[in-house]
Amino acid sequence: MVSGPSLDEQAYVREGASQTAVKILVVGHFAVGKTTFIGAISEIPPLSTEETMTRAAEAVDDLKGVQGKTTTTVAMDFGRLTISDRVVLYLFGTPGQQRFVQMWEDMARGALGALVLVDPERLADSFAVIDLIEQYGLDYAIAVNHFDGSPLRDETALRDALDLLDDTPVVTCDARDEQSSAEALITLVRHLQDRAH
Ligand SMILES: Nc1nc2c(ncn2[C@@H]2O[C@H](COP(=O)(O)OP(=O)(O)O)[C@@H](O)[C@H]2O)c(=O)[nH]1
Ligand SMILES: [Mg+2]
Repeated sequence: MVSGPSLDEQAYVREGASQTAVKILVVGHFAVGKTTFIGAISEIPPLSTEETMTRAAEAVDDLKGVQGKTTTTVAMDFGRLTISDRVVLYLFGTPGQQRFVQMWEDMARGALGALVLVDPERLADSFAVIDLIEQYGLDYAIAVNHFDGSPLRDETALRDALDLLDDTPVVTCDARDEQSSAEALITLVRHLQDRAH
């Protein structure tokens, strides 16, 4: 009988393989650092689909406040990270723009959880993404991408602003840094393991 994926099962790998493949979403609003994050940690060359924004896309991309931005993520990023002898993470960077909601149907399927990248200077931009995550019933952890020079925000204030549950992990990371990004993912995986038991 086929059941949903869990950390104890062989998901997405052929029978007999000794590793458990775990699908994880890396989500966040426009320009929060998803492509950077997956590029920093993926052990395979990350696949990324960025393309120059065309006039056609201008009509559907909300350009308010980001007039200078000339590229936009049209689909997703993909990368892989082995975190132990047994567990391999398959990372799917998923944009938070409203026009990608349909894609979330596919992306969320089989995903064990999500790492939500948050820019501490643009917290309100993360509301829609967190709403989507909750709508799809995915467990998640928050990774605050610490952009240079942004003041470190008090965790309690951030939890309040994002209306997080007490047991939702919050970590700080630098999306450009392999070690700190890997630690953020490991925090998420531990949280998913706790929820599974
Ligand atoms: N200074 C700084 N820049 C960052 C950081 N993370 C991402 N960026 C930059 O922010 C921009 C948007 O990042 P990107 O990964 O493309 O965001 P995405 O739209 O979520 O995929 C890029 O120019 C990155 O180089 C960070 O931690 N610090
Ligand atoms: Mg991107």
